[in-house]
Amino acid sequence: MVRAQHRLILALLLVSLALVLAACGSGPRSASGQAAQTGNVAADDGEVVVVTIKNFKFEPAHITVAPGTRVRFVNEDPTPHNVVQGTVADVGRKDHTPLFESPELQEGQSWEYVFDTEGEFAYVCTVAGHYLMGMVGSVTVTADSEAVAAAAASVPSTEPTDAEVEHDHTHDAAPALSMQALVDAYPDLYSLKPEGLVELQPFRVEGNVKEFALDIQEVQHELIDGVVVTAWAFNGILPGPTIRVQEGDIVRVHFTNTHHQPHTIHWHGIYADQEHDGVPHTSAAVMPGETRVYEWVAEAPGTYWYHCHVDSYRHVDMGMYGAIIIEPKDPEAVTWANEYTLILDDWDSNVDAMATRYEPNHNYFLLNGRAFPDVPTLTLKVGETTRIRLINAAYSNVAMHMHGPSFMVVESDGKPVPLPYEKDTLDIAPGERYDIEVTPRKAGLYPFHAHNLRYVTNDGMYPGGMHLMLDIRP
Ligand SMILES: [Cu+2]
Repeated sequence: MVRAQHRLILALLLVSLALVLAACGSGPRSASGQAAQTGNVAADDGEVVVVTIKNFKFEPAHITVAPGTRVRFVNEDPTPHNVVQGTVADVGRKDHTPLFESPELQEGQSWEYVFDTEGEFAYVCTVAGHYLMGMVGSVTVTADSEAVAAAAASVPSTEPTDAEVEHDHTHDAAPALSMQALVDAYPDLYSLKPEGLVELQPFRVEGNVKEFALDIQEVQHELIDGVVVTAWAFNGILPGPTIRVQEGDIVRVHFTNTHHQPHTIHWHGIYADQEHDGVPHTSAAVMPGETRVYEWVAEAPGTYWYHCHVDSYRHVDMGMYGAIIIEPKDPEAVTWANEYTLILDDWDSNVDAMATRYEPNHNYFLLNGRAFPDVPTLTLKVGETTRIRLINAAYSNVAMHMHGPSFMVVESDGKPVPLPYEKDTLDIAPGERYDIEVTPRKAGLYPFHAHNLRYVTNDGMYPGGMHLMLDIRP
C-alpha cells in the first residue's frame, strides 16, 4: 500500500517534470529523466507506445509515431540493456553525443522518452557489443496521421505493461571449480592432464559419433596465487576442457548457453558446414538459455581449438576457448612417447567485461590459464620424444624459446609441415598452432618461455607469465 502511494507520488512528479520539459521547447526529451528506470509514469499524458526488449531484440524494432508520443522501452531479458540514440556507425565514433541515452536497464525495468520533433531516430543497445547481435531499432516521428495509423496496426497497445518490479539481477560470478574438483565430481566425464588441462569425455558414443556437452559459466579464476579475475569459462574452467577425438569421428557438441550473454562456438581450423561454423552472422548466436548442437567431422589429425565468435575481441579475451585434438586413426602414426598441450593467452586483470568499449591492457600472460610460477613443470625423458602442441589464443605473436634441447617443428595448423625443421625459438601468431617434438640428450631443468620478455612478467613483476620448466630426467 505504501509502495503504491510512493508510485503515485513519483508518477505525479514525473508527469509535472514532463510538462515542464514540454514547456521548454521542441525536440525529443526524456519524460522520466535519466535516473528514473521504472515505468510508473501515468499513461494518460499523451500516447504511450511500448517497445519490448526481449531475446536481444527490440520489439517492434521500428515504430512510426506522431510527435509528442512517449515511447516506453521495457527490458524483459535477464541481461541488462540500454537504449542509446545513433546508428551502429554513430555509436562507434568516440565523438558521438547521443540525443538520448537510457541508463542500464535491468530485467523488468523500463525507461521512457518523448519524441517531439519529426524525423528518424535510430537507436542501439551499447551494452557489451549487443548491437552486434541485432539490438538496433528506430523511431519515425511524423505528423502524417495516415502513416501513423497504418503503422499503429502492428504496434502494441498503449496499456503499460506490468514491468515495474525492481529486479535485482546481479551477475555475481561463481567461484571457479578447481580442475581437480571437477574431475573428482565427474570422474567419468573429465580427466586431469599433467600440463594443467582437463580433457572432456563424450557423454555418448555410438559408432564413430561422439557427443560432448559444454556450457558457459561466469567464474572467479585465479591467474596466480591471490590474483583472481572474472572469466567466462566453458564448463566453469579456464581453459575450457580439451575435446580429444579420432580422425573420422563425427563430433556433436551440445552447447547450452548458461550465461547472460549470447555466445557461439567456432571450431578453429575445422572445415565445418557453414551452419556449424559458430559465427553469429552466418549461422546463429546461442542466446541465454538456449541449447545448440554443433556437428562436424574430425577430418584430419592435428591440433585445433574452439572459441566463441560473438564479439570475439571481448569473449575470447574473457576465456572462452579450449583445445581440440584429433588423433590419427592409425595408431602407428603416433611416433611420440608422450605429449602435452599448451594454450597461450594474455589477460587484463582490471578489464571491465561489460564495458561498452572493450579496451583490454594485458598485464598477465598465461600458459593453460595460469601464470608462472603457478604453472606445471613438464616432465621429459632423455632419448624419448615428447610432442608439445602449442595453441596461441592470445592477441599478439608469442615467440616461445626453449633452453637446452632444441625442437623439431612437425606440424602447423593441424597439417604436417612439408619438411620438419629444427628451432629453439618459434614465433606463433594469434590463432596459430604448432606441434613441436623434443628428444632431449641431457638431463636437467630447462626453462621454456616466451621471449617477448614483457610476457614473462606478472603485472610488471619478473619472473612470471608464459614461463615453465622442463624437467628432463635420465
Ligand atoms: Cu561469447
